[in-house]
Amino acid sequence: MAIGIGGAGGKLASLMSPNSVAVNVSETELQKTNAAQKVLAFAHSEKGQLKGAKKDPAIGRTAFNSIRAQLLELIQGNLVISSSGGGTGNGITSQLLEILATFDNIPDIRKTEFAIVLPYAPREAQEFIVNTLEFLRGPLSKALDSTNTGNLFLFSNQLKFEQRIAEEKYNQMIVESLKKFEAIPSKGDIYDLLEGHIDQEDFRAYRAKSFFNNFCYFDYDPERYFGEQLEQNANPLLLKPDTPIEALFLLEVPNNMDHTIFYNILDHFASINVAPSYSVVRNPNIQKPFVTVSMLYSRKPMDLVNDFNRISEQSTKIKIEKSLEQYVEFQKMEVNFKEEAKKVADEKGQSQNQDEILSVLKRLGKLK
Ligand SMILES: Nc1nc2c(ncn2[C@@H]2O[C@H](COP(=O)(O)OP(=O)(O)OP(=O)(O)O)[C@@H](O)[C@H]2O)c(=O)[nH]1
Ligand SMILES: [Mg+2]
Repeated sequence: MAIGIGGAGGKLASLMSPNSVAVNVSETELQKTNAAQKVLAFAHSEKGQLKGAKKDPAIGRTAFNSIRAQLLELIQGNLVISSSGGGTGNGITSQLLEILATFDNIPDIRKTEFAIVLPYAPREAQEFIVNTLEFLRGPLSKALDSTNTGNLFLFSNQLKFEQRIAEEKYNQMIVESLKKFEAIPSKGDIYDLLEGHIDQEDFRAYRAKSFFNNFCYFDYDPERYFGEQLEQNANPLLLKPDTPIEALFLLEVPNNMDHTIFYNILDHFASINVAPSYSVVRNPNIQKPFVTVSMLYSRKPMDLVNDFNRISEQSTKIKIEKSLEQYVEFQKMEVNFKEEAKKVADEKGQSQNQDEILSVLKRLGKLK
């Protein structure tokens, strides 16, 4: 189920699933969504009840208190969609992320995934950009650090503005894209399974990991190097990924084609020290092999802000200001990453290999 918060979130969530929930401070915006359930949050000012958050996340944060218990219950095991630019989506989602970060241990089945739509700075209001920078370096990084969220999808409005795509159409593109990723395990059930197997449980465990998820899909030419095709077919709706920590893919092979081409894909990932989960299926309805790939990666808050700044071409002032503030958190994340690596080594009964695991992470640029 999808829970959409704020204007963008509400519209996207109702396209995503028929039993979606839309949350908003604005009654008018709620009316505009086709969500099955609508939750009105309240925010007051000296002038009385507010009709929206007017791009001010502080108002979204206050409004969150009026729906706190209900929302914390609703998001469990579900997908939250919001934009980081405005006041409602940003403020309410920030509160959710900060609360999740304080929890002890959330079981996989109750982890919440987040799909965030980032603004495209050269065309959007300055408030949207400032709000986004705050969101990325604060609540989002905190929640990731706690490992209490599921996957995070960072969508960008860059393509929408650059290619002048109508909002409704762009929303459909985002939703169709997410649905392609979500279809991975069910395609393994529908079609003849030839190799590997990503079942619903494996898929859920993958989605319960607190990392950024970048996914894409394309007609795969087995005669050409996979890594190059992966780069060329990067999902234009998502922020660019870093080196993956984990990966997963579904390869659909047409009739009369040798399916062992999937070893090429494994070779590519092996070259970057990743051993992906995969399913290889026979799909009689296609003419060319088709692959859906997802990669999980980590990003330090400072790098995340810089990624956003790079495409946003924002003023040097914001860049420098934020980067300096980031430096402190940057150090903290490194330490945590080390702890995480040790924890994983212990869990896998490989405590004696801790040093080796840490050195792999170093080579991947995850540790200094
Ligand atoms: N892709 C997409 N982006 C949207 C849509 N609506 C708004 N946005 C973007 O989302 C940001 C603004 O956030 P909204 O979701 O409208 O704001 P809100 O969360 O409702 O907050 P307030 O209206 O300020 O209370 C900007 O970057 C907009 O470009 C939409 O339908 N699709
Ligand atoms: Mg709004």
